[in-house]
Amino acid sequence: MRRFVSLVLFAALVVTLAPVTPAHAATVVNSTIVVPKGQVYDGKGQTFTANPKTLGDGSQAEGQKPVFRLEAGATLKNVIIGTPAADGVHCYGSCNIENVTWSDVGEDALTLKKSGTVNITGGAAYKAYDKVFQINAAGTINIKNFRADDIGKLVRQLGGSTYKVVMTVDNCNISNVKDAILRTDGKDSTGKITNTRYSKVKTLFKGFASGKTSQSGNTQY
Ligand code: DGU
Ligand code: CA
Ligand code: CA
Repeated sequence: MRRFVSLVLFAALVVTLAPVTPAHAATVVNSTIVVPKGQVYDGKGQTFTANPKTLGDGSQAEGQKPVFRLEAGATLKNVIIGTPAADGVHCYGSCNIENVTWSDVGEDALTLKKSGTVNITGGAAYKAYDKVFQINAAGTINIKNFRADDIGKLVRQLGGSTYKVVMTVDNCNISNVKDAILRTDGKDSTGKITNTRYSKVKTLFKGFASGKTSQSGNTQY
């Protein structure tokens, strides 16, 4: 009897605690969220996913739309981009990305569309079939305190382009990289990796001219 009562109480407790809807349901983005020039968009930890019918399904098909579009000098922070992620984030000039996590990267995670400096601080990117950060204009990308796992490349300067891109990676943790952490075809571009832990990475740098890469304080695990 005692056993039966506790079973009933336990069942009642389970029913009471079962949420009707998930506590933090994702916000489905139907049309790209634009962050105007110089403004800050704070997602406060919310998860955003792309409507696959309007933005893209996050496959390797080109021409998908971004979930967020940042105008020059805009900041995106405290955001989780869930799946599908379509074409992630587009930066039209300099942008700051703070504590943004891509849990399942779409076609790519972020693209620099116009010259500027991209500062990535904190956050993470997981499951990028190919590229995480795609650089389609001259500029600089600084990646700090970032986690990346199961990716093709962390940074890729647009294939065949020769404008200068400065790439830095500091204090990151990067694992399971099929191709390279940093990759370019531009002979003027530079790559620097410092104070970073890495594991199962095919190559740190690919395509850089001699003397254009540097590294220090990294440890393999
Ligand atoms: O080979 O298709 O850069 O996603 C070139 C690629 C390239 C795209 C594009 C993108 O044009 O990957 O922004
Ligand atoms: Ca692409
Ligand atoms: Ca893309």
